[in-house]
Amino acid sequence: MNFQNVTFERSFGISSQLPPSTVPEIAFAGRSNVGKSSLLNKLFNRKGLAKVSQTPGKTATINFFAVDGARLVDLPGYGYAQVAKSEKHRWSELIEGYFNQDRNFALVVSLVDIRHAASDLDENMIGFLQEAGLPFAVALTKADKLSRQQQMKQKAALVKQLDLDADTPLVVCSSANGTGIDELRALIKSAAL
Ligand SMILES: Nc1nc2c(ncn2[C@@H]2O[C@H](COP(=O)(O)OP(=O)(O)O)[C@@H](O)[C@H]2O)c(=O)[nH]1
Ligand SMILES: [Mg+2]
Repeated sequence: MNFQNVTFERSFGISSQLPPSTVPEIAFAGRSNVGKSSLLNKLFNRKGLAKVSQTPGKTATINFFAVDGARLVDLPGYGYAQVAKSEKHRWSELIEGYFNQDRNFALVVSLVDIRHAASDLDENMIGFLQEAGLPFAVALTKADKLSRQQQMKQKAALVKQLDLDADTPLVVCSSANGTGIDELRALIKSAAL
């Protein structure tokens, strides 16, 4: 998979609009502001691929990107407190709608901020992936904000809190300094085969 060959496909505001899944899909999920757009841009070396936003809580959409026989799925960021009820409803409709469809789920990359305990919504997301038996990996974002020692400590705490199996890939990463990016690329590549 050549990560340079990525192109934006389309945004969807309602799950019934999603086209059938014809290629392996690698989906990215995480709370609003966790660093999802930054990570996508870093993984694919494209600054403006996914918009990096300082103001979270914009209209929820699912964004599809095509890359060499696979598809990247940018799921709407969850958990932004200030959004209206109607928007929260849209968010859950999209996420649940996506996962309830018969799709080629190659990998779900679940993003969690390494600096903090996982939120209830992070726990729900990962609990759902575990129960559904979907292939997933956890990316701990913004590692550059912590020392190596703090990273190790937080990693262990999050493994415990989220009850992660030893075989769940866990990648400490940073879009700011590139930590974990190659490791994440390798996981995506092998999942898409
Ligand atoms: N220090 C640091 N800041 C980051 C990193 N990734 C994202 N950010 C910042 O976190 C904020 C939210 O990032 P964004 O990618 O828009 O998050 P999203 O809402 O999950 O898409 C922005 O101010 C980013 O510059 C990272 O790896 N390190
Ligand atoms: Mg974003």
